[in-house]
Amino acid sequence: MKLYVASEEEILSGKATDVYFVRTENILRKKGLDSVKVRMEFHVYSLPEGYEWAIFTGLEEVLKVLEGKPVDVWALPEGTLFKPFEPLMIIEGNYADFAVFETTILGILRHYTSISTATARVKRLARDRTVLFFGLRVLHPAIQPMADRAAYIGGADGVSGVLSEKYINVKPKGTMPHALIIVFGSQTEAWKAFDEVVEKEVPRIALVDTFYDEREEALMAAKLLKEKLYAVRLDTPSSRRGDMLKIVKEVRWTLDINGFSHVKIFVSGGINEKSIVKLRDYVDGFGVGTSIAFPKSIDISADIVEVFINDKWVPRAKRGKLPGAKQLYVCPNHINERVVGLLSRNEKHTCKLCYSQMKPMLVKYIENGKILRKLPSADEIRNYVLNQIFKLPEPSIN
Ligand code: PCP
Repeated sequence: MKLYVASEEEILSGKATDVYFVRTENILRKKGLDSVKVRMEFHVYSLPEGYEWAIFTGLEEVLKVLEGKPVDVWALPEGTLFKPFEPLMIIEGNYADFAVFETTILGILRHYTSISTATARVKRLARDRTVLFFGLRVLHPAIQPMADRAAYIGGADGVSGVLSEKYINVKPKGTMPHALIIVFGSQTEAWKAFDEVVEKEVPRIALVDTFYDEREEALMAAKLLKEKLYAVRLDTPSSRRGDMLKIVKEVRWTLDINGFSHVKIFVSGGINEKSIVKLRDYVDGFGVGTSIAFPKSIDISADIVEVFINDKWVPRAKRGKLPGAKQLYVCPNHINERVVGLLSRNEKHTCKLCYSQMKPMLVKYIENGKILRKLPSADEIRNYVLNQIFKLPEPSIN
């Protein structure tokens, strides 16, 4: 028996790969093509239906993989919003030296970017309501820190994983499981015990759907904990969800007329973009699991787009892909004013709305294996993401 998890050593040494890359490296070395220098570009040519943008994340882990390898790397800073056909990252080096890492790098970028993008959309739709990521239970535990980090930097206000404190310096947030109430056999005893035992700085959020109607249990919790009760959480089972909005409104009304307007309402269980839009004006926060943990896939792909021949870079790519390693220019004042040019041309572009100089977004992170920049914290990346997504209209939902 064992845990079926690739070790850090296996990942960093290129063993977590598809066999055809191992064979490719072998062939190139045997045939003397191991010093053919290329530029490989990472990009997305189409997004899921209804998506106009995505959030590029996973860079820190990719840099960890490529550190010390004989390559140069340019990339968008982690957390940058991007659109189809824009370059996300470029690796320059002898293809034989980094071919085996393609699977790992794509896996990191696609998984991260998909989770962060789903979170960013959810957060944008939730507006100023709290979004907590409760999705660890649907994932393999080996990637808990990664999933919490991807959701947090994607804009979640909190994550539930205990390991998040160690890995991303973010204190985990959570309420209480139904199991606690079942074991006590009484909601009030369980809420009381929670209040007695749990550290004072943890907000008292009572789960109010276990035995009775949410309206009744919410009132019971408020009467019991009074001003100490921060919020109630409704995780109403699907068999009882006639109309969640009506249930929420009834709970709000009942708390208010009984003098408990300070008690907030959180909802969880099956929350997705649609339910957020429906409930956001009546609740204070959402606990979101599956719809973030199993997001729509952001299909990042990697293609060789330039080859170094006779001392110069020559655009060369498979059909269907635009040859040439690219740079993305974005206006600092208008996030939708964007131009793609060739990386090696070092172009200058002016915003047609405000005439500002547009900013080249890909920056060099690695030179011959050496990391060139200090990387931002999870909080810095999260703020960067929120700053961008709230400049844009709400995403349309299907
Ligand atoms: C879970 C927990 C989270 C929910 C599911 C995430 O509820 O309360 O808030 O849900 P999602 O994946 O559907 O978005 P339960 O499974 O009822 O767990 P517990 O009884 O432990 O609270």
